[in-house]
Amino acid sequence: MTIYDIFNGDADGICALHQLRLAHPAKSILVTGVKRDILLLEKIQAEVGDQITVLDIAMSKNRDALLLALERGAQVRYFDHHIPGDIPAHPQLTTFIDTCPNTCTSMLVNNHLNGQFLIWAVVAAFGDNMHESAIHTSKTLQLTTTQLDALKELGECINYNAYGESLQDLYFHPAELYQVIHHHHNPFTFIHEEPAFETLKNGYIEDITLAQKLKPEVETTAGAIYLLPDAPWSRRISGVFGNLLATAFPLKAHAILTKRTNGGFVVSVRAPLATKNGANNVCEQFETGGGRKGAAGINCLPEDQFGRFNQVFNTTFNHNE
Ligand SMILES: [Mn+2]
Repeated sequence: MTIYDIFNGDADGICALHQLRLAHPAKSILVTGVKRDILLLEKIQAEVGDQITVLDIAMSKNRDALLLALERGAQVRYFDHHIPGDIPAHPQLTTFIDTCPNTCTSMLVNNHLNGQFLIWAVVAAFGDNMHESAIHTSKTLQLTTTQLDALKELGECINYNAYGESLQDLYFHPAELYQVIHHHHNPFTFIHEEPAFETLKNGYIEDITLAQKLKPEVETTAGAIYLLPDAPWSRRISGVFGNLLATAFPLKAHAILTKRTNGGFVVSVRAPLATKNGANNVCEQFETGGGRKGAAGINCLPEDQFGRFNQVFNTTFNHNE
């Protein structure tokens, strides 16, 4: 019998697993990758009696592999906040899925664990750019503003680490970062004692400084579209840069297009924070697109479709009052 922990490599995925394994330690096989690598369930060969936990990756994109694992006799529990599509009814599948834009997978895990490791759900909510949820959820912890700011920075740094075209762009393999974090019950000891945090923080500052020098390629009443060059720094910062712009201009939508080495763009779309709606509608109109209402992406937008993307982006968000 094998235990598999399959999780998105971002802050939400990592903090969700961290909470679960603090509550129920287990020797498990970790399956994760860069943030966009969400076809994770197909990477394992499940067998009868295996226990699989899946965190923060859309069921709709993993459905075939999920059905196969269930068919082979594995037990699966599935925590997520992405649009799931049809959830199969199966006695060996337990789901904790909520697509409400103010919740994230780590908050669902926190509910499941009755708030035992709430502080990590706060870190994750900051990482997923849900500042209001993070602050609201943290109320019972009675944290100071300085502590909250530190948790926000931590969430953003863990999230930042997951962005890249491949693992080579990242400072840490997300499984490695999870293992370092997992030594810490208390996020503040991670912040104050782990060199990994310093590495991420410095990398983040370097990359964001470069991004902030850019001017938008397109700017309309609906929002702004930025083009980032084909470079590791831009692949790492694209998502976080989108979050920062979304927070700074909450009435506007934003798209960050990063040039891919082999042509086309990786696209991150952020709906206006004021409405948190429409990002998935834009991205789903392109072959490799998907995501949530508030934040979505396209894995590969061919260069000749930039015009169409621009049009869809502006039409969607102009009517998204
Ligand atoms: Mn998430």
